Amino acid sequence: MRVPLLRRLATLATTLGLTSLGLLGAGAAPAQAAISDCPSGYFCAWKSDNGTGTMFKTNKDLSTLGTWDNTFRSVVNHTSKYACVYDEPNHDTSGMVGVWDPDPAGTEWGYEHGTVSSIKLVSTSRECAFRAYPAWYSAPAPQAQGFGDMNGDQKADVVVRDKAGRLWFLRGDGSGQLIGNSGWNVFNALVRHGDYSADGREDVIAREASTGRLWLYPGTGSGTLGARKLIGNSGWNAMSRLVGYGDLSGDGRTDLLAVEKSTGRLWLYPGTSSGTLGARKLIGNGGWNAMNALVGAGDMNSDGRPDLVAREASTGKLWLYPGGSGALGARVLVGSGGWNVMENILGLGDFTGDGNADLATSTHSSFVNEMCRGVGCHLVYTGRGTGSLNPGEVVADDWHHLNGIF
Ligand SMILES: [Ca+2]
Ligand SMILES: [Ca+2]
Ligand SMILES: [Ca+2]
Ligand SMILES: [Ca+2]
Repeated sequence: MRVPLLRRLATLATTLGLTSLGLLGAGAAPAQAAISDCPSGYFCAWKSDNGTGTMFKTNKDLSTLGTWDNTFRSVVNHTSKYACVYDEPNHDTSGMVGVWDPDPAGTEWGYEHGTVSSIKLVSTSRECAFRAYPAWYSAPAPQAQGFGDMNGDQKADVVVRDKAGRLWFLRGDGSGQLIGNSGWNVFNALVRHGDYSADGREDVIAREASTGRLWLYPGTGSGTLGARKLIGNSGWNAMSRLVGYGDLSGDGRTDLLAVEKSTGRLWLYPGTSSGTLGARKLIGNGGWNAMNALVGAGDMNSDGRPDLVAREASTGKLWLYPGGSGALGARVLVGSGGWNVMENILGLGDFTGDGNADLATSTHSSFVNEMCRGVGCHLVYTGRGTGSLNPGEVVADDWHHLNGIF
């Protein structure tokens, strides 16, 4: 069906796209002939409201429609892509933008408004009005942090999984690079925080939903990932959370933390020189299921040891658990509430360039701020170097319609 695409401007939410004029379901009488006429892989349209008369079809992007300009009254998107329809030519988003969902079976058709002037077929709905990935900007840190930086330029990077299962590397200059063509949606946890394979390059760890297996994707040092290696045979779905932490065990190697779903216990899986994980050690007796976000945030309190940030589900409070020698110290409140409006909380080290570790977030639908509201607002919380954070600042509004940011 056709859905209007939300597009937020800097100061307020604006809706692009007309309200759908409705959808005729499969089997509606006048649609049968029209649907069967539209070949698989094509977006088709008619000048009539009932799919009769001459048929328009395309299987590629069109920046103008020639004699078909402003004529579409009924359409079928018989493709596996999202069909973006623009009131303006050249896919210009200053006018109305509508999105027809993929309909690979070609069984649904609906009304258009006689206003379409260009068409684009894309893999994710956000690409109708945005790039596939959001913009990410980071300043160079004064010194290498050992995590947050996959290409070794001392600028913190972000990795994004889109809804089509592609993986994008955001190097911090607003650009994005495709580093995974497809298939990444089979994972139900994606973790990165430093070097697990002991080659000095930051890696990614991924948990396969269907098998509970854990895979190491070694970083190549340029932002891309090398051939994966199995580091956990099974059972990892017993964990409600996986956290790339940094070195807690004190041997200089990056460790993984995991919360056991059934017990609420927190386990440390020590990193080894081979990229595998060593024998686990209990570092939290229970209660960790009360936390609905855990972030390996790096050294937030400037004592030279990485720390853990945790969000308490019942209160929306943010706690800092200072890292010690193989254990976490007594927690300190660093966010008094309201943090449950965050969809993602990212620990990427210092990305503002003052030497203090920061946090980056993106929001759920319930977020409201004079600069941005709803899903996909991106806020930066600069660290003070003491463990506490400065108030969040909205810096972007296009972190929505994605399937993971880490
Ligand atoms: Ca970098
Ligand atoms: Ca590595
Ligand atoms: Ca370690
Ligand atoms: Ca610390």
